[in-house]
Amino acid sequence: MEKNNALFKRYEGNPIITPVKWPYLANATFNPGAIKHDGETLLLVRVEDMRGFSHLTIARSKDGKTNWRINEEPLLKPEPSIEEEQWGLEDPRIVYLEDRQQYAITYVSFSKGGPTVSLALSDDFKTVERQGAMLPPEDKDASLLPRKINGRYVLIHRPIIRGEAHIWISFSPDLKYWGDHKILIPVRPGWWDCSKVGLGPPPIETKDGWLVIYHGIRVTASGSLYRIGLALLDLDEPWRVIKRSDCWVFGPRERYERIGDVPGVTFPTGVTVDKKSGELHVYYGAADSNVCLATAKLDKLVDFILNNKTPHKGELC
Ligand code: M1P
Repeated sequence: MEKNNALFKRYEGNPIITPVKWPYLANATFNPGAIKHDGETLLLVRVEDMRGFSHLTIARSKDGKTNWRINEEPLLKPEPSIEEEQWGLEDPRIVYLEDRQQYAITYVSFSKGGPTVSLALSDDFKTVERQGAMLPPEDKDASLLPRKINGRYVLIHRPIIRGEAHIWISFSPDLKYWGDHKILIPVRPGWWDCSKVGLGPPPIETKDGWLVIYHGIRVTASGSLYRIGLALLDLDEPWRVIKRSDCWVFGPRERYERIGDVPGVTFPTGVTVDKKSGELHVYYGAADSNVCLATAKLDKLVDFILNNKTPHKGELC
């Protein structure tokens, strides 16, 4: 049971999507992109097949919790003619690009060359136009901001450079050529997020800044622990971090987060925001096996991080 004052509350019906109920044979269904579309919640779910390769398939629900209707065919699957995606497509993030009035899907395309971030654009989630790899490998955990800043698109992503896995920010005039790369959220030696960090869902615009939900990893004697932290970026200068939480705010605890293909993983990749109530639905992969849901209040998260709060007993899950 979650405490009433928990920042994130796990949905009692977790896991909400599993390979057992998937319409075709799948090993795992996890790490989905999420967006509101046609008045429903649309998840673009990473589906791992029995070869170990992933593709991306749409699931829809009216309340974002139950009665998921799953497409029979993937929206995006590895294309034999595209070199960088021979080993599959993983971990999508979705934003609606205001200036182009199109959905932008950033995902990891994986091949012998290493994982890298690719972009696809869609008007309707029926067809997609692939735009190709955005940056060279190794890169993952990427999302665009939904609007341009000072006339440029903004990409937050996680390259690995000299073995270091920090979150970076990059800029482009046209979604094709990227530059002005800067480290945004570095790993913190010794801390819970010392080994690697990576962006979670697309950042959420609030009046106080862009709220970033990120995963931080500590490698332990029995494997890696994937927990969740928060940061707030300046609205107009998103390369400036206003605040970063000291503590993790969510992490593996339930059986479905502790048992699976990769135990000890909570990996959020999608979020929807109810503008009226300020409630977030955060969709996360649990143990690289299933899709789960946690809810949170946007104002509570911003207050927590702005006031650099130390959590009290019961506040964290
Ligand atoms: O197995 C846990 C996660 O590992 C990778 O994340 P990262 O590169 O940040 O360690 C990803 O491949 C992700 O898909 C997976 O859930």
